[in-house]
Amino acid sequence: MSLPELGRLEDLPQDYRDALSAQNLVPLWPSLRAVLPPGKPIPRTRATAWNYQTLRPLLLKAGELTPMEKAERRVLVLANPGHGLEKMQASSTIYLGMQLLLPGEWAPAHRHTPNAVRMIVEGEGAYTTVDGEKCEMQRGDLILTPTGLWHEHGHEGDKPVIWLDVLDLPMVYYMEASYVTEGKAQTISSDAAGLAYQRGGVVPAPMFTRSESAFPMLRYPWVDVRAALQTLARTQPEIDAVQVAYINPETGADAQKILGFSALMLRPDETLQMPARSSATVFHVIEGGASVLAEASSFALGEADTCCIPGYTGITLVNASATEPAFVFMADDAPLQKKLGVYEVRNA
Ligand code: 1HN
Repeated sequence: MSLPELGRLEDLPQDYRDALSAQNLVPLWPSLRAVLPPGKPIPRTRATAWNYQTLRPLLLKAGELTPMEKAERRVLVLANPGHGLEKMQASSTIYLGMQLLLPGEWAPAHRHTPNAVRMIVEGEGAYTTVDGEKCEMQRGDLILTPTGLWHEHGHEGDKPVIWLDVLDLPMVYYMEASYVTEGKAQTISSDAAGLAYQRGGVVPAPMFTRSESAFPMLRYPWVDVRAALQTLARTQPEIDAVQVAYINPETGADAQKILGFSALMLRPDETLQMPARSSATVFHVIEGGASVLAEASSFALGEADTCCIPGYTGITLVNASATEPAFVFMADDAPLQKKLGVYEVRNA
């Protein structure tokens, strides 16, 4: 069904257009179809993949070229060309970056309004301290750095550590609500309170009182998430998708308010069809390999590779290995879209 063509700006007399501009007025009809395209949005976000083995030497080179004092956070941003590289957006709402910390380095404490998570990609011995809680960083761990909480990174190991940062920065920046506060090094609390949440089914309840912290759990160790996926695959072989969501263990809600995070296990030889959803989706391979097919795009992702697929796109994931599972970390902006009432799933 095609919509009637609307009047163009050029159809209007120049003196009228000038009179409108002089009053900061704009006619809607020449732009109406652009802001309300029929049937589905026209995304700026392009299906884009970033290969880890290609970016890794460039990131290590940044370690030689730019000392920490000159970077504060030594990051190469995974920028979506559809938005323009300088916008530093993987999608309309999602920022992705690969961050490098070298042995002995320290990334100073600050806190800001955008929410961050880190997915640890490589290396041992680094830690991030969030709100006084020292969180060690191991391959595949997810560590939250929610809005407003102090955070800093240190490294006591002897090899480079690299992690993937996922932030809702484009969204918070768009809201003109993005800013940072610099701080002093944090005092590390003697006990990491969040550790008590790392067993499913129970939460701390001293004298029957439950935590009112908005972010009671900050570190989601990969060993536990991986074990949960394997248990799910073993006990429910008929399940559509072997997938777990990262949640707030006190409320059961998404771990953060704007972006959502989950982990997926693709069983050997598995092909998984994901329906088109309104939210853009980021895939990052933790272990194994996965092909991501989305309309005209297809990416064969290996370990530590990352891609972003725009919303309203059906996605097929394929584990080409007949013997090994693949483990994939996913991020999307579904929590935000659900809160705003614009989230959709379109079953084919
Ligand atoms: C940030 O605070 C970190 O703390 C990393 O490691 C990347 C990108 C934009 C804004 C703040 C970090 C960031 C960031």
